[in-house]
Amino acid sequence: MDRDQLFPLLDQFNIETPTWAYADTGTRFGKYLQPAAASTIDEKLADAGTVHRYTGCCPTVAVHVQWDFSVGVDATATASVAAKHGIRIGSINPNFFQDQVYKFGSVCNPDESVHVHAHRHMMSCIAIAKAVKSKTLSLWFPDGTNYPGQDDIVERKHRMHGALRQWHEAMPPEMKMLIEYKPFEPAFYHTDIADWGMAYIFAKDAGPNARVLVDTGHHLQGQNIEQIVALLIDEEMLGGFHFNDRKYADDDLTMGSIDPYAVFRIFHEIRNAAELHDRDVSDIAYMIDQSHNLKPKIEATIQTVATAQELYAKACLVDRKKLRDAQMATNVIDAEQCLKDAFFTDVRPMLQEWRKKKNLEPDPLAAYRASGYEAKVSAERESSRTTRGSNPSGSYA
Ligand code: PSV
Ligand code: MN
Repeated sequence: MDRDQLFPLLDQFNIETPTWAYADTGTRFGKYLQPAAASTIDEKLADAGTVHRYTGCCPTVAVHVQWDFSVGVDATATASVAAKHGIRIGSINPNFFQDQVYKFGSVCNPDESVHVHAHRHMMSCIAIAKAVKSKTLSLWFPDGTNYPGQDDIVERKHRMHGALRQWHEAMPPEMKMLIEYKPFEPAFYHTDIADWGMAYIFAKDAGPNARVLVDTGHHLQGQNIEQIVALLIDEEMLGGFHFNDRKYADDDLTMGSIDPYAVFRIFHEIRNAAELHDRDVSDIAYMIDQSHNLKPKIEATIQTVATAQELYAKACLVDRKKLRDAQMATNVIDAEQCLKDAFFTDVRPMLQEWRKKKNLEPDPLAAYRASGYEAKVSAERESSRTTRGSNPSGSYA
């Protein structure tokens, strides 16, 4: 594949960054504060706009409603702030895990008054989505149980079906519902949507606009994630990704930091579906779900985006004709070699060229560092935090 074929693919490869990547979030053991961390939604949007300015491929930002919008907020005004920073609000993430009522789950909770509470929140999320012109609702539930016998697993399934159907019906027709799965945490005995198969069942049942969201961190050790991706695309049920990297089975490390070949293999399946199996992959939402506790947040986000582009570009380079021939000839060595040749190609010079063509700095991280943005916002934010006397940013990681 040459530049003329690769560059249009890169043009279409947009990645959504999350507001929570810019705030001081922590683990259950505590939080390490960074002076440049964003505390308000305006600061988070400014940071997301900065990432887009240097990368050219992050035009939207995911919001977590409870962390980013106060009750009664004018969401249209927030959308204008985003526009001022050159970006738009992308996926809307409701929060079903922080209110005290969710101790035993949200929509799967045996207590119906909790469903009413969750429903009210969901309706305000849909209203916010409409106001900011977002077409994506991204749902993750903390629901599950901690002990055998704690609740009836099938009744909980039925409660989940009920909520998702009702919310799907409440969505405007152009809106998509993404359903995310996670094998454990915060529940440790069973999770109500534990894996892609369960998410698929719920999405199929909810309605035609529901799809599965694959958070790369949310898999048990040894799970073949690219197979899940390939199957979901073939079934036209892949909605999008939350990118991060995992060492164990949870999220939050920087994408590609532990196992870049695994991410490459996911992108390879996506390109395979598009080029060999005639699947429409243009609607897949690529989103980052990371919060950075050690790395400076904007630098970490730029690093993530550049890594995603590199791994995507490598996957685009796979010689699919050669691969297909080797597969048909059951030539295992040559088939595997096709993937390795692409993976070990240094695509950074091509990406630099692509950026120059788009009037971007060839090295986004170096350019961002040279801009002095971090020192400037650190000073401003330290002083406004002192005046406000608090740090209201989200804290769940
Ligand atoms: C849950 O672990 C999750 O992956 C969901 O996507 C949440 O919205 C997000 O993390 C919060 O960081
Ligand atoms: Mn996630």
